[in-house]
Amino acid sequence: MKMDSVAILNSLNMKLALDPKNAKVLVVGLGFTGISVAHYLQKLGFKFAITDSRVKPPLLDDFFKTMPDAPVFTGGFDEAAFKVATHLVVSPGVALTEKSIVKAIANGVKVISDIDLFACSVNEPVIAITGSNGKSTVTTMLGEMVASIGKKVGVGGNLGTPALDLLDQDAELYVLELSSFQLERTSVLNATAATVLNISADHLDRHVDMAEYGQSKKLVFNGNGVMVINADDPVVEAMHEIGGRPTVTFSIKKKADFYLSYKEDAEYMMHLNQCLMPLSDLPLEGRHNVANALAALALGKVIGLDEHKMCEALRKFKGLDHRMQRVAEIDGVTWVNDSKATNIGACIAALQGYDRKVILIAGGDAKGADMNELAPIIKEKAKHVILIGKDAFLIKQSLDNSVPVNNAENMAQVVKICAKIAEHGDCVLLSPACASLDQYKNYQDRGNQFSKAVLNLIK
Ligand code: UMA
Ligand code: ADP
Repeated sequence: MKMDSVAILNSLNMKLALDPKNAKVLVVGLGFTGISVAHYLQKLGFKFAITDSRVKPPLLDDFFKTMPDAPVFTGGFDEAAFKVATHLVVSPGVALTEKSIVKAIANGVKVISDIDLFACSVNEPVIAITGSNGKSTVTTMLGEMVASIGKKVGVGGNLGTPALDLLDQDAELYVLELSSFQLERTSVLNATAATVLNISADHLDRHVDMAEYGQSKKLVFNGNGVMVINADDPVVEAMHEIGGRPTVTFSIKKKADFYLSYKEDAEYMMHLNQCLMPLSDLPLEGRHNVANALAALALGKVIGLDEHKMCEALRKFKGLDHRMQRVAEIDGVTWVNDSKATNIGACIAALQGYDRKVILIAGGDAKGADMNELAPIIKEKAKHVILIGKDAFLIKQSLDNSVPVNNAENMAQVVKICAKIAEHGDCVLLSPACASLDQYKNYQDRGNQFSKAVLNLIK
């Protein structure tokens, strides 16, 4: 049953020592998360202020339209506000190593997240999905599976809608995509089922090293819910040691609870010894998406979804924009937008899906990743590479002149070069292995500019 505000306040007090009588909450960051937190705290009668290091956070004007009297301090983290705070709700875009936050923690101030607040506010089952790649795809797949049986489901988190904004939806079940930044500051989530889909290098500009990055992902398994484990990923498998917990495994390489097997010459997705669906029915490119489908089936099974209904939802799944999305086929050349490949692992998965050499567009902000890890697959699978962005030189260096490389300033130039090089039967793949923010508003903007330039070739 939905929690009323008395029950939520009790839960906040018990789990987070957060009580409107004594707490002074400082919301750090005025983005989508900070705004959702401010609305939540106001509804429950908490005293709070908001601070943002940016002079004019892009959402400030819109925020003031809904909360004109809210105390907001911008243009730096306000020292006075940190001094009086008892709790900080820190947005994922703000590092916990910020001086003001470190100082506040040393003074005994409690750091929490919007996900903590959410966890204290729902009785309904919560499914939590993290990993370096595939989070949005699996979150959306599972959301569609649940919706297909007519259940009201709240789907959000890192995917886009902040978790606290889902509370208005009166859902019977929640599916949350969680990033390492959200998890590292979350302590009271106890998901009904949780998964770490995979671990590969990402966000190493924010995390100290791979071990710390992995540790933050592992926090998704806090509590006593069912652990859904990728048996093909040794780092994820090692998390299994938490022990004594119900576990469901999935694998595209070996036998697991959810796995692949040949029956009469066709490859099937399997659950234990039962055929669920032939792989040919899955309307998505790439083996990585088969792993994603198995993960979604495993999570769905944990919450009691019917296998036939889940497979029906998978058959209808359209895939998400900017992930291995076919833009056009022009004069026998296929153009693919995988702009969401913002790390090495995603680009490797994209290239592994091809059995012929492609023309690869890569580069941007490498976020501290070692591009030498990407070089072998580029050497194997790319006939030509077009490089963009701030860390283009890192990829170029890693390739040792073994693949022809061009540099380009913008997408119009990129597409022009590719159109000149590409021959009938070729595939041009935008899979940058890097974040977009050095040159574009976000990965969507990068993907849209690519698609627009490609479609201009037809005009
Ligand atoms: N910022 C400052 N100063 C501040 C606060 C923020 O400079 O005081 C900057 C951050 O460094 C960042 C930007 O502002 O560049 C936004 O940060 P934020 O924490 O305010 O972001 P929100 O608008 O609250 O959006 C966040 C997630 N953003 C990040 O983690 C950076 C969104 O994920 C998420 O959809 C949203 O909460 C709702 O849960 C986006 C993302 O890029 C899609 N996530 C990363 C990823 O997927 O790789 C982790
Ligand atoms: P996330 O939300 O974790 O960023 P997405 O589903 O948005 O994941 O996909 C991001 C990128 O990762 C895309 O380029 C996509 O093709 C690729 N990808 C998706 N699933 C996987 C996976 N299981 N393993 C590796 N790469 C993947």
